[in-house]
Amino acid sequence: MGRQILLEHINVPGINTFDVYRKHGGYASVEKALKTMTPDEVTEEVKKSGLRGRGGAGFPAGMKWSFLDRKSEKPRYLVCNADESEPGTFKDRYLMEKIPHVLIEGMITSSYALGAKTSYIYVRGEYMYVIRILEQAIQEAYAKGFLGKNILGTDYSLDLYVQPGGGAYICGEETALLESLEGKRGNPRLKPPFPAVAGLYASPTVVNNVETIAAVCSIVNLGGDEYAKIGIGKSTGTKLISASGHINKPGVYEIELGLPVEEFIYSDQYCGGIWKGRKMKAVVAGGSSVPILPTELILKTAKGEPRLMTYESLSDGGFVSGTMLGSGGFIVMDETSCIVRNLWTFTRFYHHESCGQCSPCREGTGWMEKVLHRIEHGHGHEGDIDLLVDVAKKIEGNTICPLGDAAAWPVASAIRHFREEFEYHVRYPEKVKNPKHFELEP
Ligand code: L3W
Ligand code: SF4
Repeated sequence: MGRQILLEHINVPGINTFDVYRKHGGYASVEKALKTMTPDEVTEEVKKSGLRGRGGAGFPAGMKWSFLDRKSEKPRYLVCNADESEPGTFKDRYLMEKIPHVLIEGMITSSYALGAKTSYIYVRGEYMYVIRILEQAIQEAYAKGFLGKNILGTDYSLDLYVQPGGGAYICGEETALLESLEGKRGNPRLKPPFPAVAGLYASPTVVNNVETIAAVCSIVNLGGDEYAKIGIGKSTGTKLISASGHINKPGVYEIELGLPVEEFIYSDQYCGGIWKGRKMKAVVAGGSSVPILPTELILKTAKGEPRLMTYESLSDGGFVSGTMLGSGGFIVMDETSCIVRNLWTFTRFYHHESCGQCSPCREGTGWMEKVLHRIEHGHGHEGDIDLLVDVAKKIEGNTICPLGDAAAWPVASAIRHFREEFEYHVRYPEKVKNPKHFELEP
């Protein structure tokens, strides 16, 4: 197993409790930051670490923090995006459930750096049991003097709240999340202004993913320069990967960024290869919102270089022959998988979750779902495949938030790489009408 930072103590009995967590070095970053560093110094370490947002976009965390409007007289907020709803992504749930204090610790250290006196963790509503775990951990932190007034006897005070999410995927989009936190319907806002300038209650706000905030603890403990030595190039540190689909060992793995994709899929340390001795057909590497790649392109770039688990390597080749690391939701499909059926499932999800504010997304996701449904069920028309490509193109880049792109990219990439499978569905409707056709010979 490669370097473990976030999950280092995952198997220690009782690591979910304050005392055991503390015995294993927990809350050291709070002590170090509050007692020996200024808020700007903490921000500087995060910048030096090269940490990038772990929720999907990979935006440099230190840069986002430095955009926070510190001149504003309004209060500043840190909001943790724990509304994990991306299909194929379940790493934040795992971390919060098993080691809740690493998130609480990261929230305190990060809030101190940002000058926030009130912070929130917005948790996916369906994760009710995780909400209870977090609330228990927060109570412990208050009781031990790590939250509340004058933390550890310093003049820094912080209140931390958990907010159950609204039950919609779109509430994971940062501005929809803020609307929901304010008690309104979770509709994304137009950007700019970015939350760093006008976020929660129109005040300067940083919204970071669970894993991003948890990583701040080790950045402060190790120092930004040391952290930056982990990983490769601009992909520094470790990343939690949710691995699912047709693999022998599904689960959550912490990898050092830079690990070859092939090693991740086939090594016994990680996914353990494809189940039932079958061959791999395709991979969705970053949660369902990123382009799908066939085996030859997920293992090697179009230039023939081994594909690595990094932001850069996975996106090498752009959307013609590359994809994105995204949230690290790694969905592996074996040779019997029906790409059309999988795509229809994804598209049904995006149509259902579209908030409906912009026409290209509201109408386009609906049309893509309808057309994919008929192709998959043996009622496809001549011209349907080009129609799908056309609708996807009209959505991409023409919507308020990234959900539109997230719905369009899988469709465009699946047709680019697996067009013959769509044509087969249209040409041989009787064969695909068998609901089990996706388990038959490819
Ligand atoms: C201030 C500027 N701030 C950018 C901030 C911005 C945001 C961050 C990244 O979407 C993606 C999406 C999903 N001044 C700024 C600035 N910022 N310019 O930087 O922004 P952006 O727009 O690139 O991305 P986003 O809106 O955060 C996230 C993809 O992730 N995704 C989604 C996964 C969903 C989950 C989940 O359920 N937990 O992970 C997976 O691939 O499609 O493309 O904070 O404010 N000039
Ligand atoms: Fe809503 Fe879709 Fe527009 Fe996003 S892209 S604001 S989800 S309609």
